[in-house]
Amino acid sequence: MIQKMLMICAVYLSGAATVLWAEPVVTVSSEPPLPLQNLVKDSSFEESSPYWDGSKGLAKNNEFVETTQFSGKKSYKISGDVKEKPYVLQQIFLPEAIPAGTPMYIGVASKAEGIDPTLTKPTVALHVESTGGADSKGTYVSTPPIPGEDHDWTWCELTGKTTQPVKSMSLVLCFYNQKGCSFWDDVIIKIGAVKLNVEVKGQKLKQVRVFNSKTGLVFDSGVMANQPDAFAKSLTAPGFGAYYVEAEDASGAVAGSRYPENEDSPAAMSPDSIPVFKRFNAEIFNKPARESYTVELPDLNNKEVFLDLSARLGGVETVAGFTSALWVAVNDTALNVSNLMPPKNDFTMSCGQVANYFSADGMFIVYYAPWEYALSTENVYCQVSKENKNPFKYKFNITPLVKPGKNKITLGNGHQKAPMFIANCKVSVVDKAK
Ligand SMILES: [Ca+2]
Repeated sequence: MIQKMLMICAVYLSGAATVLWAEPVVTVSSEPPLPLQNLVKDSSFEESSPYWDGSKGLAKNNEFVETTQFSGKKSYKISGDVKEKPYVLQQIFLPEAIPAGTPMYIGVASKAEGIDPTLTKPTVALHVESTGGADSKGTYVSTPPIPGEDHDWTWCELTGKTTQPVKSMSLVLCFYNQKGCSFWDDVIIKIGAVKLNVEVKGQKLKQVRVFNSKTGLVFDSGVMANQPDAFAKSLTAPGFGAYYVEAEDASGAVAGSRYPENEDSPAAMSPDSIPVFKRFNAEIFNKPARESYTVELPDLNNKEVFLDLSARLGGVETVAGFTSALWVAVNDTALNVSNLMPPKNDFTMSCGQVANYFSADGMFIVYYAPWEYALSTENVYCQVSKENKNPFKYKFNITPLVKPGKNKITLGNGHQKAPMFIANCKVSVVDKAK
């Protein structure tokens, strides 16, 4: 059993007497322990193993390469041919059938060069079979969409549930009837649920929330009127991603614990780059909501302070335009166009249309997309007037709004329906430009 404990004691003065107040202590574990096994063998293509079976008769299209990679040293390259359907396949056999309705995660890193956006998109196909074997009845399940234009390494992922029992699977990375080439790396399939055990001890506990790094909030105790000194909960939860259990007590003290500790964790802290998120590298705003974060800043003499983040609106299969949706405030002052870096509101898209980042409703635009990457200039939504073609990245100058010590950053999703994914959120403190 993997366990992690966090113990902090604080002394509170209550009248003349000194009372020892114990901040919440959070313990998280699961049965079976996380992380679950990736069902894909040689998933990073490092072993050039025969688990990966190239399309027969098209061997010239398929190769393990060391020229580019998402992780490790190698990736898998499939060269396009407008008249052929090259692919690479892996058959996966499970020791026993996994029942229908089990949580499922599919993730893959993709890159493409020289492809024609008007032709077939690179595709992940996953055929699942109920009883195993070639004659077994099966079906194709939903897989993460892959960008249909040139892109650098981009993480593509999808969460869901199995729709039928799964005893075996055929995983196929397809690059049909295309030009140029596609690259693939780090293919992940995880299917399973775990019994997640959460324990909190403290004094006058107010609220306990459990977050999953891939799906967002999975449990919320709400405000507990009886203010217990201990809280325990077991829940059946997806066997992928990381969990963060956050407990708050009546004094306002908040403690949290991530499990597994190093999965999807925020980027390491350095003196001049401070992560805003404590739970994970990315936060999911599943509904219109605002959430505040505290950031501790050093002495700011002769310094400039910037807030960086990336944001996208989910629920779509490809880049599908944008709308005003991101609200940001620092110490309760809402940011506006004057905070943008560079401080220029309008941009020109490759279709010729001019648009603005900041709207009269006080929000910044956010693109709808299942991924974050630099768009190719062939994409009609590409911001051709800008050097940086990644429209998911934001940089704000927040120097006039911050002070040494504790600062409040508030982020909000103003969209009524679409979930917003905000990632890589950090505050950097740099020497003032001379
Ligand atoms: Ca690799």
